[in-house]
Amino acid sequence: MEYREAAELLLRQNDILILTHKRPDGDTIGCAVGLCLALRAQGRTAWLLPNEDATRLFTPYLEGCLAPEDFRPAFVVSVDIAGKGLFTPAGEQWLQKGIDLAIDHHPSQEYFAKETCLDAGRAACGELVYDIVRQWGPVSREVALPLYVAVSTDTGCFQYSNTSPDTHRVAAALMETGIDAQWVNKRHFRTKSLKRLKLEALIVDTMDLHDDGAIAIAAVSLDDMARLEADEADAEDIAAFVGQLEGVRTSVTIRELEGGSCKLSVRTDETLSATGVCALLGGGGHAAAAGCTITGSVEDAKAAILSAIRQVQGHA
Ligand SMILES: [Mn+2]
Repeated sequence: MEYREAAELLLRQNDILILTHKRPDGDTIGCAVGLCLALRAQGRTAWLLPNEDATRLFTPYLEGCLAPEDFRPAFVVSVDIAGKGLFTPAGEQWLQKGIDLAIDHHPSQEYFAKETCLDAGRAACGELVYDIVRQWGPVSREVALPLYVAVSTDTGCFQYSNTSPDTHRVAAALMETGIDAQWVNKRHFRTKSLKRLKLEALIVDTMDLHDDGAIAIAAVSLDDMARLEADEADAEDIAAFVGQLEGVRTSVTIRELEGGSCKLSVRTDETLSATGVCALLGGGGHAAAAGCTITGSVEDAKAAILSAIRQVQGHA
C-alpha cells in the first residue's frame, strides 16, 4: 500500500507494537522511535519491542519507548525489516502470530505481513516513515530527530549512492523542525572509538584484494573482536569502510558469528548488483548494498562470496 493508506491504517489502530530488525541499525531504530512518538502524539499507545542487539550508539534514542513485558498489542508493525530471517528472537513470535503492517524500502521484501507499505526508491526507510507521520500534522522535533538519524545513517551521511534529491528534501524538512543535526552527524560520522580505529587498521592489514584491487574482501573474526576488546558499537557500519580504498568497486566485509556462521555485507558500484550477488547465497538488500549469512568459517565465506561475485559477473 501507498504511504497515505499506511498513515490512515495506522491511525485507525491502538495498542501498537513496533518491531526492529536483528542487529539493528540507525534506520530501523530511528524509524521505530519516530513512528512510536508520532503515534503517541496522536493519542495512541505505542511501544517498541525491546531489541537485545541494540548497541550504545542507538540505545539513547530508545529511552521511554521500550514495551513493558505485560504489553498486549492489538496491531504489530515492522520497520525496515526485509525478510523473515531478519526478525529478532523476541520478534519471531509475532511473525507466527501475524504482522499487521510492514513498512520497508528493500527491494528484497518478502511480504510476510498482512499489509506492506514498500517504496524501494527510498534511500532510507526513515524517508517513508516521515511521509507517513506528516499525514497526521506537523512533525515535531522529538519525532524528527530519530527520523533524521534513520536517514543520515542509512545514507552514510548523505554520501552513499542511494542518496537522492528526495533524501535531502526530507532531511531539510526534518532540520527545519529545529533538531541538532550537526550533533547527530558528529556523533555517528565524525567520532570513532580507539577500538574502532584498531579494527579498521586490522582490516587494512588483512584484507584480500582481487582483480587488481577492484574487489576487496575483509574479514573480522570473533578472535579479532575479542583481542581488540571491541563490541558491536565499535563495528557499526564497518561494511562501509573497505569501499573507501581507492580503486575498489566491490567490497565485502565478513563478520564471523557465534555458532559457526558468518554474516557478509557486500557494497558495489553500478557495475555489479550487490543484491544479485547476495541472493545467490540466500540473502538480499539493495542494488549497491546487500547482505547474507552463510554457515561455515571465514575462509568458507570468502570462497563462497568470490564465487557468487564471479557468477554474477558472468565469469563462472
Ligand atoms: Mn534501511
